[in-house]
Amino acid sequence: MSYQLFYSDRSAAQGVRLILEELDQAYELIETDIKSQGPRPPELLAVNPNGLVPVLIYEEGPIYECGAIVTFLCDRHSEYGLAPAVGDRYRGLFLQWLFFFSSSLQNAFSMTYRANRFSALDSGYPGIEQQGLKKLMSLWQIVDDAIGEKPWMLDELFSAVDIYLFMLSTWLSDQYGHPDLAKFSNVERIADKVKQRPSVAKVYPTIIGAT
Ligand SMILES: N[C@@H](CCC(=O)N[C@@H](CS)C(=O)NCC(=O)O)C(=O)O
Repeated sequence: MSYQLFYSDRSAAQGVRLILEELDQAYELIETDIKSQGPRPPELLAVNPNGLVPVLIYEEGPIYECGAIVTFLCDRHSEYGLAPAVGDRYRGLFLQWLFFFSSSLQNAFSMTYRANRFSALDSGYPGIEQQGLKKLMSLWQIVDDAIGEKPWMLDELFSAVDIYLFMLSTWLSDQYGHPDLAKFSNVERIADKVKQRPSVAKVYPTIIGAT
């Protein structure tokens, strides 16, 4: 059975799709509208009561939460070397960055896109958005400082966290007043290298087409 992925372009599901491509796995996309303010489709709620993508379906059932899905896939197809093995000296750092990206950084983006998730009052939205922007600035700076001169997030080891970094870098948008990627030159250097990969050409045809 091939994997199935509850999916929407420009969402975190796009990062999972990149990982599936990198791992050379067959998968079927279940296109999901996450833009509407209305209730989420029952098929999505049946596999993730939070109504969020991504959700990966495999033989044993669904898994949601990006960090979990990425770790699960990389470990399951470990021959592709996208995650350091349990016991490897880089395993802890791998998990740190993956979960930092999929929780802290992703959440800061959400504050700028979906302030209504963080405040019950419309009047609270501008404050949430402003705080989200502040967090984005400081969190990307933390990543940039951690990379320094290193070729990849885990020194010489290319891994799924570099792919995740690339995906998040594509979310930076003038439209929301986000900082420019060029402000974080070390992040940009890694994102540019990931962008050369065939998986990105397949999953992000518009981005690649624009360069
Ligand atoms: N912590 C979750 C967050 C997932 C999430 O926020 N997904 C967004 C797309 S990136 C979504 O489905 N948003 C739709 C909504 O908020 O209604 C994860 O890492 O999977």
